[in-house]
Amino acid sequence: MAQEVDKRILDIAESIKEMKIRGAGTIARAAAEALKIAAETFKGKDYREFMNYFDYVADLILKTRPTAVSLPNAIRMIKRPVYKKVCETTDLEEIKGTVASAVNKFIEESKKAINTIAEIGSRRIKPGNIILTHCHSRTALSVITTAHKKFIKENKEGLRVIATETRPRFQGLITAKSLADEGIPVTLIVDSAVRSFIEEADLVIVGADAIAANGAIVNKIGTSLVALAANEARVRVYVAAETIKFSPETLVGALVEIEERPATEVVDEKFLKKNPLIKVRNPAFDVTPPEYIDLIITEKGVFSPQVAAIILKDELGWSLQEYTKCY
Ligand code: RUB
Repeated sequence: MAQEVDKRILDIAESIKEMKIRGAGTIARAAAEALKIAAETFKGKDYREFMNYFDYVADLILKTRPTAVSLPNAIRMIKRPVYKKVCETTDLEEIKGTVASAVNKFIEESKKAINTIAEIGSRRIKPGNIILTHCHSRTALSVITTAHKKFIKENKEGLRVIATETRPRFQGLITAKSLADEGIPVTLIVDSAVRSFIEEADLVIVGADAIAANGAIVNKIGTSLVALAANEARVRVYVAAETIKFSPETLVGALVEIEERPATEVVDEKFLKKNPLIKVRNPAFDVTPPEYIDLIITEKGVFSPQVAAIILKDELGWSLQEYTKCY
Protein backbone atom coordinates (compact mmCIF):
# COMPACT_ATOMS: atom_id res chain seq x y z
CA MET A 1 0.00 0.00 0.00
CA ALA A 2 1.71 3.19 -1.27
CA GLN A 3 -0.38 5.43 0.94
CA GLU A 4 0.30 5.07 4.65
CA VAL A 5 -2.93 4.55 6.61
CA ASP A 6 -3.74 7.73 8.51
CA LYS A 7 -3.28 7.46 12.29
CA ARG A 8 -6.85 8.63 12.95
CA ILE A 9 -8.14 5.70 10.90
CA LEU A 10 -5.94 3.26 12.83
CA ASP A 11 -7.18 4.82 16.08
CA ILE A 12 -10.81 4.32 15.04
CA ALA A 13 -10.12 0.66 14.17
CA GLU A 14 -8.30 0.09 17.46
CA SER A 15 -11.01 1.87 19.48
CA ILE A 16 -13.73 -0.31 17.94
CA LYS A 17 -11.71 -3.47 18.70
CA GLU A 18 -11.02 -2.36 22.26
CA MET A 19 -14.66 -1.23 22.69
CA LYS A 20 -13.79 2.41 23.42
CA ILE A 21 -16.12 2.99 20.49
CA ARG A 22 -19.01 0.61 21.04
CA GLY A 23 -22.70 0.04 20.42
CA ALA A 24 -23.79 -0.92 16.91
CA GLY A 25 -24.97 2.51 15.73
CA THR A 26 -21.90 4.33 17.04
CA ILE A 27 -19.60 1.74 15.46
CA ALA A 28 -21.32 2.30 12.09
CA ARG A 29 -20.93 6.09 12.29
CA ALA A 30 -17.27 5.75 13.31
CA ALA A 31 -16.67 3.42 10.35
CA ALA A 32 -18.22 5.99 8.03
CA GLU A 33 -16.00 8.69 9.54
CA ALA A 34 -12.91 6.55 8.85
CA LEU A 35 -13.82 6.40 5.15
CA LYS A 36 -14.16 10.17 5.06
CA ILE A 37 -10.74 10.58 6.70
CA ALA A 38 -9.34 8.25 4.02
CA ALA A 39 -10.65 10.61 1.33
CA GLU A 40 -9.45 13.74 3.14
CA THR A 41 -5.92 12.49 3.79
CA PHE A 42 -5.15 10.64 0.53
CA LYS A 43 -2.00 12.19 -0.92
CA GLY A 44 -1.79 10.58 -4.37
CA LYS A 45 -3.13 11.83 -7.70
CA ASP A 46 -4.40 8.65 -9.29
CA TYR A 47 -8.05 7.67 -8.78
CA ARG A 48 -7.30 3.94 -9.04
CA GLU A 49 -4.70 4.23 -6.32
CA PHE A 50 -7.25 6.10 -4.22
CA MET A 51 -9.90 3.43 -4.72
CA ASN A 52 -7.45 0.73 -3.67
CA TYR A 53 -6.71 2.73 -0.53
CA PHE A 54 -10.42 3.32 0.07
CA ASP A 55 -11.15 -0.42 -0.22
CA TYR A 56 -8.18 -1.21 2.03
CA VAL A 57 -9.49 1.15 4.76
CA ALA A 58 -13.02 -0.27 4.40
CA ASP A 59 -11.66 -3.82 4.91
CA LEU A 60 -9.53 -2.74 7.85
CA ILE A 61 -12.59 -1.30 9.62
CA LEU A 62 -14.78 -4.26 8.64
CA LYS A 63 -12.41 -6.66 10.38
CA THR A 64 -12.63 -4.92 13.76
CA ARG A 65 -15.73 -6.62 15.22
CA PRO A 66 -17.89 -9.19 13.46
CA THR A 67 -21.41 -8.99 14.92
CA ALA A 68 -22.91 -5.51 14.52
CA VAL A 69 -24.33 -5.65 10.99
CA SER A 70 -24.67 -1.88 10.96
CA LEU A 71 -20.91 -1.84 10.28
CA PRO A 72 -20.93 -3.71 6.92
CA ASN A 73 -24.23 -2.00 6.06
CA ALA A 74 -22.67 1.43 6.62
CA ILE A 75 -19.72 0.56 4.42
CA ARG A 76 -22.04 -0.85 1.76
CA MET A 77 -24.18 2.30 1.78
CA ILE A 78 -21.12 4.51 1.32
CA LYS A 79 -19.39 2.28 -1.22
CA ARG A 80 -22.43 2.17 -3.50
CA PRO A 81 -22.50 5.86 -4.61
CA VAL A 82 -18.70 6.01 -4.65
CA TYR A 83 -18.33 3.01 -6.97
CA LYS A 84 -21.07 4.45 -9.16
CA LYS A 85 -19.20 7.76 -9.35
CA VAL A 86 -16.01 5.99 -10.43
CA CYS A 87 -17.95 4.52 -13.36
CA GLU A 88 -18.92 8.06 -14.40
CA THR A 89 -15.67 9.96 -13.87
CA THR A 90 -11.98 9.50 -13.19
CA ASP A 91 -11.69 12.93 -11.55
CA LEU A 92 -10.17 12.22 -8.13
CA GLU A 93 -11.54 15.34 -6.45
CA GLU A 94 -15.06 14.49 -7.57
CA ILE A 95 -14.69 10.95 -6.30
CA LYS A 96 -13.36 12.15 -2.96
CA GLY A 97 -16.28 14.60 -2.78
CA THR A 98 -18.69 11.73 -3.30
CA VAL A 99 -17.09 9.86 -0.39
CA ALA A 100 -17.51 12.89 1.88
CA SER A 101 -21.13 13.51 0.90
CA ALA A 102 -22.06 9.81 1.20
CA VAL A 103 -20.51 9.72 4.68
CA ASN A 104 -22.25 12.93 5.78
CA LYS A 105 -25.56 11.64 4.46
CA PHE A 106 -25.12 8.33 6.24
CA ILE A 107 -24.26 9.93 9.59
CA GLU A 108 -27.07 12.47 9.33
CA GLU A 109 -29.66 9.82 8.44
CA SER A 110 -28.44 7.48 11.15
CA LYS A 111 -28.84 10.18 13.82
CA LYS A 112 -32.21 11.18 12.41
CA ALA A 113 -33.33 7.54 12.52
CA ILE A 114 -32.63 7.38 16.26
CA ASN A 115 -34.73 10.51 16.86
CA THR A 116 -37.60 9.09 14.80
CA ILE A 117 -37.41 5.78 16.69
CA ALA A 118 -37.46 7.72 19.97
CA GLU A 119 -40.60 9.55 18.87
CA ILE A 120 -42.38 6.41 17.61
CA GLY A 121 -41.26 4.25 20.54
CA SER A 122 -42.27 6.80 23.14
CA ARG A 123 -45.90 6.40 22.00
CA ARG A 124 -45.81 2.80 23.21
CA ILE A 125 -44.90 3.79 26.77
CA LYS A 126 -47.28 4.97 29.49
CA PRO A 127 -46.62 7.46 32.30
CA GLY A 128 -45.25 5.75 35.39
CA ASN A 129 -44.06 2.67 33.46
CA ILE A 130 -41.12 0.70 34.78
CA ILE A 131 -38.80 -0.35 31.97
CA LEU A 132 -36.16 -3.02 32.16
CA THR A 133 -33.20 -2.67 29.82
CA HIS A 134 -30.03 -4.66 29.23
CA CYS A 135 -26.59 -3.41 28.13
CA HIS A 136 -26.23 0.12 26.75
CA SER A 137 -28.15 0.87 23.60
CA ARG A 138 -28.32 4.50 22.57
CA THR A 139 -31.41 3.71 20.52
CA ALA A 140 -33.26 2.05 23.43
CA LEU A 141 -32.22 4.88 25.74
CA SER A 142 -33.43 7.53 23.31
CA VAL A 143 -36.90 5.93 23.41
CA ILE A 144 -36.91 5.86 27.22
CA THR A 145 -35.61 9.41 27.73
CA THR A 146 -37.90 10.89 25.06
CA ALA A 147 -40.96 9.29 26.69
CA HIS A 148 -39.85 10.38 30.17
CA LYS A 149 -39.25 13.99 29.13
CA LYS A 150 -42.60 14.11 27.36
CA PHE A 151 -44.46 12.87 30.46
CA ILE A 152 -42.66 15.31 32.75
CA LYS A 153 -43.46 18.18 30.38
CA GLU A 154 -47.13 17.15 30.43
CA ASN A 155 -47.03 17.04 34.27
CA LYS A 156 -47.51 13.28 34.20
CA GLU A 157 -45.62 10.64 36.11
CA GLY A 158 -42.15 9.94 34.71
CA LEU A 159 -40.53 6.56 34.08
CA ARG A 160 -38.38 4.32 36.20
CA VAL A 161 -35.78 1.94 34.83
CA ILE A 162 -34.30 -1.34 35.96
CA ALA A 163 -30.86 -1.69 34.36
CA THR A 164 -28.80 -4.88 34.37
CA GLU A 165 -25.11 -4.34 35.02
CA THR A 166 -24.24 -6.39 31.88
CA ARG A 167 -21.17 -8.41 32.68
CA PRO A 168 -18.38 -8.71 31.83
CA ARG A 169 -17.96 -5.17 30.44
CA PHE A 170 -20.55 -3.44 32.65
CA GLN A 171 -22.25 -1.39 29.92
CA GLY A 172 -25.25 -1.27 32.29
CA LEU A 173 -23.35 1.25 34.38
CA ILE A 174 -23.17 3.60 31.40
CA THR A 175 -26.92 3.10 30.94
CA ALA A 176 -27.66 3.77 34.61
CA LYS A 177 -25.49 6.91 34.67
CA SER A 178 -26.92 8.41 31.51
CA LEU A 179 -30.51 7.79 32.65
CA ALA A 180 -29.75 9.26 36.08
CA ASP A 181 -28.25 12.30 34.30
CA GLU A 182 -31.66 12.75 32.64
CA GLY A 183 -33.34 12.62 36.05
CA ILE A 184 -34.75 9.11 35.56
CA PRO A 185 -34.67 6.92 38.69
CA VAL A 186 -32.70 3.74 38.00
CA THR A 187 -32.30 0.50 39.88
CA LEU A 188 -29.12 -1.33 38.92
CA ILE A 189 -29.26 -5.13 39.28
CA VAL A 190 -26.85 -7.99 38.63
CA ASP A 191 -27.69 -9.85 35.42
CA SER A 192 -28.76 -12.99 37.26
CA ALA A 193 -31.42 -10.99 39.18
CA VAL A 194 -33.54 -10.38 36.07
CA ARG A 195 -36.07 -13.11 36.88
CA SER A 196 -36.46 -11.74 40.41
CA PHE A 197 -37.29 -8.27 39.09
CA ILE A 198 -39.08 -8.91 35.82
CA GLU A 199 -42.55 -8.84 37.38
CA GLU A 200 -41.92 -5.27 38.54
CA ALA A 201 -41.38 -4.21 34.92
CA ASP A 202 -44.12 -3.10 32.51
CA LEU A 203 -41.88 -3.41 29.49
CA VAL A 204 -38.45 -4.55 28.34
CA ILE A 205 -36.70 -2.30 25.82
CA VAL A 206 -33.37 -3.32 24.30
CA GLY A 207 -31.34 -2.46 21.23
CA ALA A 208 -29.93 -4.75 18.55
CA ASP A 209 -26.66 -5.47 16.82
CA ALA A 210 -28.33 -7.43 14.06
CA ILE A 211 -31.81 -8.49 13.02
CA ALA A 212 -32.01 -11.66 10.96
CA ALA A 213 -34.43 -12.34 8.11
CA ASN A 214 -36.44 -14.66 10.39
CA GLY A 215 -36.90 -11.84 12.93
CA ALA A 216 -34.36 -13.12 15.46
CA ILE A 217 -32.47 -10.41 17.30
CA VAL A 218 -28.77 -10.49 17.99
CA ASN A 219 -27.91 -8.31 20.96
CA LYS A 220 -25.66 -8.27 24.02
CA ILE A 221 -25.17 -11.63 25.69
CA GLY A 222 -27.99 -12.18 28.18
CA THR A 223 -30.68 -10.50 26.07
CA SER A 224 -32.24 -13.87 25.26
CA LEU A 225 -32.45 -14.75 28.97
CA VAL A 226 -34.09 -11.39 29.68
CA ALA A 227 -36.59 -12.08 26.88
CA LEU A 228 -37.24 -15.59 28.21
CA ALA A 229 -37.96 -14.27 31.71
CA ALA A 230 -40.17 -11.54 30.22
CA ASN A 231 -42.08 -14.08 28.17
CA GLU A 232 -42.71 -16.22 31.26
CA ALA A 233 -43.91 -13.16 33.21
CA ARG A 234 -46.02 -11.87 30.27
CA VAL A 235 -43.97 -8.69 30.03
CA ARG A 236 -43.65 -7.24 26.53
CA VAL A 237 -40.26 -7.04 24.83
CA TYR A 238 -39.57 -4.17 22.43
CA VAL A 239 -36.46 -3.87 20.31
CA ALA A 240 -35.44 -0.36 19.27
CA ALA A 241 -33.27 -0.58 16.19
CA GLU A 242 -32.50 1.42 13.06
CA THR A 243 -33.07 -0.44 9.80
CA ILE A 244 -29.30 -0.57 9.27
CA LYS A 245 -29.38 -3.33 11.90
CA PHE A 246 -31.24 -5.66 9.49
CA SER A 247 -28.85 -8.18 7.99
CA PRO A 248 -29.24 -8.69 4.22
CA GLU A 249 -26.89 -11.70 4.27
CA THR A 250 -29.35 -13.62 6.46
CA LEU A 251 -31.88 -13.48 3.61
CA VAL A 252 -29.67 -15.88 1.70
CA GLY A 253 -29.03 -18.18 4.61
CA ALA A 254 -25.96 -16.68 6.26
CA LEU A 255 -25.74 -16.76 10.05
CA VAL A 256 -24.72 -13.72 12.07
CA GLU A 257 -21.28 -14.34 13.53
CA ILE A 258 -21.25 -14.09 17.31
CA GLU A 259 -18.09 -12.41 18.54
CA GLU A 260 -16.14 -14.32 21.16
CA ARG A 261 -14.03 -11.98 23.27
CA PRO A 262 -10.94 -12.70 25.42
CA ALA A 263 -11.21 -14.76 28.60
CA THR A 264 -9.40 -11.96 30.44
CA GLU A 265 -12.58 -9.87 30.25
CA VAL A 266 -14.13 -12.44 32.61
CA VAL A 267 -11.25 -13.46 34.90
CA ASP A 268 -7.69 -12.14 35.23
CA GLU A 269 -4.53 -13.60 33.73
CA LYS A 270 -3.38 -14.88 37.15
CA PHE A 271 -6.53 -16.97 37.58
CA LEU A 272 -6.13 -18.45 34.11
CA LYS A 273 -2.47 -19.35 34.74
CA LYS A 274 -3.24 -20.89 38.15
CA ASN A 275 -6.13 -22.98 36.75
CA PRO A 276 -5.00 -24.36 33.41
CA LEU A 277 -7.92 -26.83 33.28
CA ILE A 278 -10.52 -24.08 33.42
CA LYS A 279 -11.67 -22.87 30.06
CA VAL A 280 -13.49 -19.54 29.97
CA ARG A 281 -15.96 -18.77 27.19
CA ASN A 282 -16.94 -15.15 26.56
CA PRO A 283 -19.43 -14.71 23.71
CA ALA A 284 -20.36 -11.04 23.47
CA PHE A 285 -23.84 -11.52 21.97
CA ASP A 286 -26.70 -13.98 21.83
CA VAL A 287 -29.72 -14.66 19.66
CA THR A 288 -33.28 -14.02 20.84
CA PRO A 289 -35.82 -15.95 18.77
CA PRO A 290 -38.67 -13.93 17.20
CA GLU A 291 -41.31 -15.59 19.41
CA TYR A 292 -39.91 -13.69 22.41
CA ILE A 293 -40.08 -10.29 20.74
CA ASP A 294 -43.31 -8.32 20.61
CA LEU A 295 -42.24 -5.41 18.46
CA ILE A 296 -39.31 -3.99 16.55
CA ILE A 297 -39.34 -0.20 16.58
CA THR A 298 -37.54 1.23 13.55
CA GLU A 299 -37.44 4.65 11.88
CA LYS A 300 -39.76 3.22 9.22
CA GLY A 301 -42.38 2.23 11.77
CA VAL A 302 -43.13 -0.60 14.18
CA PHE A 303 -43.07 -4.18 12.96
CA SER A 304 -43.55 -7.60 14.39
CA PRO A 305 -40.33 -9.65 14.04
CA GLN A 306 -42.18 -12.04 11.71
CA VAL A 307 -42.07 -9.46 8.89
CA ALA A 308 -38.30 -8.88 9.05
CA ALA A 309 -37.71 -10.52 5.66
CA ILE A 310 -40.32 -8.27 4.05
CA ILE A 311 -38.68 -5.18 5.56
CA LEU A 312 -35.36 -6.34 4.18
CA LYS A 313 -36.70 -7.04 0.71
CA ASP A 314 -39.39 -4.44 0.11
CA GLU A 315 -38.86 -1.51 2.43
CA LEU A 316 -35.10 -1.28 2.32
CA GLY A 317 -34.53 -2.61 -1.14
CA TRP A 318 -31.22 -4.03 -0.02
CA SER A 319 -29.72 -6.71 -2.12
CA LEU A 320 -26.51 -8.60 -1.98
CA GLN A 321 -25.78 -7.64 -5.54
CA GLU A 322 -22.18 -6.48 -5.74
CA TYR A 323 -21.42 -3.06 -7.15
CA THR A 324 -20.15 -2.68 -10.67
CA LYS A 325 -16.44 -2.00 -10.38
CA CYS A 326 -15.00 0.40 -12.94
CA TYR A 327 -11.37 0.37 -11.82
C1 RUB B 1 -23.73 -3.17 22.59
C2 RUB B 1 -25.09 -3.74 22.43
C3 RUB B 1 -26.21 -2.77 22.13
C4 RUB B 1 -26.41 -2.72 20.61
C5 RUB B 1 -27.35 -1.58 20.21
O1 RUB B 1 -22.73 -4.16 22.63
O2 RUB B 1 -25.30 -4.93 22.45
O3 RUB B 1 -27.39 -3.20 22.73
O4 RUB B 1 -25.18 -2.53 19.96
O5 RUB B 1 -26.77 -0.36 20.54
P1 RUB B 1 -21.18 -3.72 22.77
P2 RUB B 1 -27.16 1.01 19.80
O6 RUB B 1 -21.08 -2.89 24.01
O7 RUB B 1 -20.44 -5.01 22.86
O8 RUB B 1 -20.82 -2.94 21.52
O9 RUB B 1 -28.64 1.13 19.97
O10 RUB B 1 -26.40 2.07 20.54
O11 RUB B 1 -26.76 0.88 18.37
